[in-house]
Amino acid sequence: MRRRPVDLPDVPVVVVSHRGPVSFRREADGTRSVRRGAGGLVTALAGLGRHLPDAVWVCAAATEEDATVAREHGGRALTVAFDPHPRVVGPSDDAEDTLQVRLVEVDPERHADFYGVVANPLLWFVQHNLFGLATAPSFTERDHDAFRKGYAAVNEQFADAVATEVEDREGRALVLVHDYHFYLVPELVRRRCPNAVITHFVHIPWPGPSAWRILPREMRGRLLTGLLGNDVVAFHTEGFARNFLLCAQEILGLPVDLAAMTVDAGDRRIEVKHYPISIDVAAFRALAATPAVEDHVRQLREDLAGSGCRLVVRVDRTDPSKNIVRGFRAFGLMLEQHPELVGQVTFLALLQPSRLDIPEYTDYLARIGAEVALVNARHARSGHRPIDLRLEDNLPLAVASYRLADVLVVNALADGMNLVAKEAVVVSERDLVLALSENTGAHQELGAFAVTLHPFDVQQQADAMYAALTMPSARRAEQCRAAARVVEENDVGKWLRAQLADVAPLLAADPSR
Ligand code: GDG
Repeated sequence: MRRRPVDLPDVPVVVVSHRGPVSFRREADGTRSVRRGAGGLVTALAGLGRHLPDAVWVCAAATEEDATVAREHGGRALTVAFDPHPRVVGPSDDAEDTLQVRLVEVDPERHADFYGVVANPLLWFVQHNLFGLATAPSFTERDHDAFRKGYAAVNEQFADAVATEVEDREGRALVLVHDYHFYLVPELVRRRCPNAVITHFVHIPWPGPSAWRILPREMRGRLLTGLLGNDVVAFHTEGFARNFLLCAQEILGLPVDLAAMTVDAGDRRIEVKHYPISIDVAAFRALAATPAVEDHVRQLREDLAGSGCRLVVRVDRTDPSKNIVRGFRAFGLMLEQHPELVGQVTFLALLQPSRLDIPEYTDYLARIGAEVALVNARHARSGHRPIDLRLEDNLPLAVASYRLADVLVVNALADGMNLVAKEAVVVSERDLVLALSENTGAHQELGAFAVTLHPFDVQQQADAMYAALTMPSARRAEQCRAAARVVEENDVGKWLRAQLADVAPLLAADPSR
């Protein structure tokens, strides 16, 4: 019998997220391969499936081979074993550590509207405050259409898949919905499965009502109403949770209790909570000690030894919310104002190209390249480039750079949490100084042990980078250790257990729900 992570009543669990725990591929030799899904959310939730018998994970078929596998299983869930590596197993296999996975195949045109018109360029932009409102957004019939025929239709398709899984479990289940792709799912599932307990975790910031008023009335109303189908709506920080209640109050006119953190919708009371997500510290340290990471550490040490350089690092997707261009501008300004540092410090920027099917993201990538060229042209010295920009998906290299960084720059405009900051402090070998934006969820936990960055003030960021690079070593050691302790004490297990402990009474309270 598998161990349950908390004393959770014996209720099946249905997890819903856009990205899934596994992905299939057709290799050049014609064989089918399966790998673990990437990303923080998948890693955080993988443990859940391992500990809960009967858990099923509903996710999008992300590759062509995923879609083929989904069809082969008639659209129903398949069983995947994870240990020692992911593989599909049948009923006669005696595998432990298994999870049901239901891959939902979405029509490509519908998915393009859902993902490439609504979820990323619209909801992500509203929630990270990325619009320059004088010119954007500017809604046309195309956007309204994409909302109805893309976002809403995909949400309906997922709600149908989830409800079918819940009905297969006699209508009683704990449904854990994740992120901004599925705000309409909870209400749709509740209509069909009134006895389910439904929770939603939003991984990105939740701004106040004025930001949501950028969206047309119909869209913002439907998104909020969809979320109110949950029993619990959860965020990384208390501020985001409060903003959600203010939206329910001001946009929908519902009664909210800001002390109890609840909102009433009809005869139901919805709890609004916050749980800061984190990392699996032991697993991350084990990753940092693998040969692949060691190889990169060796290579980076050699590169740096040549120039005797101090190392500033950033690791991000090329997302406008990460504020990469202003970060480089601030670094250039610091070099201008402290010329003695020129040739003495390298800014290693490991950036993973992201969402390049969206014009705003390709434009942003071009701006990143232009800013790097400018700083490097101005401050290059015989063979030394101040900014070493690497556009690649290379997690072992990222982890190696955490180990060797003197300063880690996280200057995001807005970030739900930011796991990079948490990962770097637990594997640092050089007592890195965390230069951390005040607009990240992580700043709530780690700000006391960081140099705070104001994301829009380039001069302040330049001064802060200088302060970080010149901080006395005793203080660096003290701060880095304190930050690591905070992450050790608040790891991803705590994030998960706190949520399950909070829903346990809901599941136990009314067995006929
Ligand atoms: C969203 C929210 C919230 C780094 N380089 C590579 C790579 N990484 C990993 C890091 C880290 C993850 O990617 C990035 O996580 P973040 O939290 O920093 O940022 P988002 O991707 O924007 O995540 C964020 C998070 O969800 C969880 O709720 O914290 O606020 O925006 O784990 O180590 N991964 C791969 N290749 C790399 O080169 N595959």
